[in-house]
Amino acid sequence: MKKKLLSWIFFPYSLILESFGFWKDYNVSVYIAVLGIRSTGKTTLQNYFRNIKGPTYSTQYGGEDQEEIVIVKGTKKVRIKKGKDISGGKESLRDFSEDEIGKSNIIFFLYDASRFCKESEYQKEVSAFLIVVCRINRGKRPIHLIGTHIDKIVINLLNEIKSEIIKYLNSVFIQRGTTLEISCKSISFIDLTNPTDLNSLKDKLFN
Ligand SMILES: Nc1nc2c(ncn2[C@@H]2O[C@H](COP(=O)(O)OP(=O)(O)OP(=O)(O)O)[C@@H](O)[C@H]2O)c(=O)[nH]1
Ligand SMILES: [Mg+2]
Repeated sequence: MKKKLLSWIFFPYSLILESFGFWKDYNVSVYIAVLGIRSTGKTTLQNYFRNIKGPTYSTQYGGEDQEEIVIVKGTKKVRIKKGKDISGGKESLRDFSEDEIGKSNIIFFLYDASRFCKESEYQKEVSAFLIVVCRINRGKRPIHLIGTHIDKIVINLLNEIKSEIIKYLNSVFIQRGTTLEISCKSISFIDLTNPTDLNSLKDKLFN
């Protein structure tokens, strides 16, 4: 009980925190944009969605073309259109983000939560890119904000750190006259190397 109360205090955004509903409005065919700076898990997430197995390598400028895939759960189907896994290098993000956002129905914005909670330069870099993405998107498509690498955060501090990250990001948006809740459709945290987390992500796709 006490724990539950605390989680409400820590999570002013608890309502949106775990509500994915990614495909609710797009249960036919979607183009996904997966964006984030270097080593945030873009390739890992794309490979998961597209059922590509094997190790990931840092993606080169120009990105990797990705084949269409249909994800099925029971009677529900989602077709993820052919797409691009872009690199998180500065030049790549500069040259390809706008195009990816323009083509997309849904945007996944990834950052490494374990670095975000420790490194102020990283916080600034991620926030600046998130603001750019929101500016290009102009509220047209849902942005799903995903903090990755949570397995690298001390488990006892995880809830507090999630809350701090949300507060930080919200303050960045408030400085620009908006809020995180308005700008992003969902906020979640995941260990992209954990099959249980990935399965629960997959389940949430269809909620
Ligand atoms: N521990 C842990 N490792 C992760 C997680 N997500 C991704 N990784 C690892 O982090 C490394 C970078 O992941 P990628 O998916 O290649 O990252 P990326 O965003 O595509 O990176 P670039 O292509 O260089 O922009 C890989 O070794 C992944 O296995 C996570 O949640 N936890
Ligand atoms: Mg990559």
